[in-house]
Amino acid sequence: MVCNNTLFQTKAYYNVSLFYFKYMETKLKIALQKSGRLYEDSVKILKECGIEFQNGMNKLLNEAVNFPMQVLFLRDDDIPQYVEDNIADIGIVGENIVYESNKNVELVEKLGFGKCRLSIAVPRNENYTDAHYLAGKRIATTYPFLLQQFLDTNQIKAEIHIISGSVEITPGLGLANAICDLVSSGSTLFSNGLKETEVILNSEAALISNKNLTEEKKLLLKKLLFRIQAVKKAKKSKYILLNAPDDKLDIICNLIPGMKSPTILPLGIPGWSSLHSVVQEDDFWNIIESLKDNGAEGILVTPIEKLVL
Ligand code: PRT
Ligand code: ZN
Repeated sequence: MVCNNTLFQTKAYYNVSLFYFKYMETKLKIALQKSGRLYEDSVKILKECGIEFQNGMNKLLNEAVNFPMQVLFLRDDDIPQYVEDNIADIGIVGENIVYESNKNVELVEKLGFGKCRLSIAVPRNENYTDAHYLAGKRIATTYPFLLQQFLDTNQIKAEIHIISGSVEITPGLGLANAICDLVSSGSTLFSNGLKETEVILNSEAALISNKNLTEEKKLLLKKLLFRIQAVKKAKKSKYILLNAPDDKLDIICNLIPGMKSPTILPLGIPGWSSLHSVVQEDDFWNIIESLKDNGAEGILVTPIEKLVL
């Protein structure tokens, strides 16, 4: 009996170990842009999630030291294909690239950086009334798929001139009547004598995933997503500390309810308390004004690094 029991325990231990090692060996492969506009913020968000890498981040392939993750560095245009083909499990890339590539991948989470829009622009002196202006015109772009979708939706027939870069100079060179390209500040359009007339897509960097991840990889993705969401929530929130007269505590607690309720601590001066809470960046200035109107003093606001609700 003792012997059987020992055998059973040994087997169970073996199975648990096997699962453990299998799980430990599973690494989530993430594709990031090798260089360019998304590189720094992509690396930064992983670091903010507490993921550290070997010997900096300057290789084509890197390994995390404290999370089961490998990083592949690629051109951004290749990332959706690599994720669809399961060479990478997940990736960080602009929504513009995700939708233009039309690959079979899942958009898991928008990440709040790399914001831009895919827009139509025409020479500034043109009299553009609506999208039908584009009928019969030649439009230069590196986004033929999304442009064609836009034209089809608006039942417009136009010629799409596909080029690989410097789209903004084509109207000035007489190569196109209009362009469809990414815009962020608008200064490139302005310096090329163009005006933005239609926004086809609002885009930001997003986490994408292969649609057939194994259960173990799904678990790792869930872990990563939990961290990313905590980082994102923290960025939108501020920690606020202030002093308030006790007779205004009810009003002030309603203004800064925080996650459950503010922390209230008595001050050394009778009739006054210190309140600690969390406020959202969106209403920040309105709340500060109302707090001051209701007698709050010594208002101190600090950033939050992570926020888990
Ligand atoms: O080498 P690789 O292929 O990886 O990179 P890339 O050169 O194709 O892309 P990169 O690094 O320029 O951009 C990567 C991603 O950043 C894009 O796919 C977008 O998701 C995002 N992004 C955000 C932008 C811009 N803003 C942006 N302004 N990508 C490009 N631009 C360009 C735009 O094409 C235009 O030439 O910037 C110019 C306009 O900028 P404004 O500020 O003058 O309006
Ligand atoms: Zn690219």
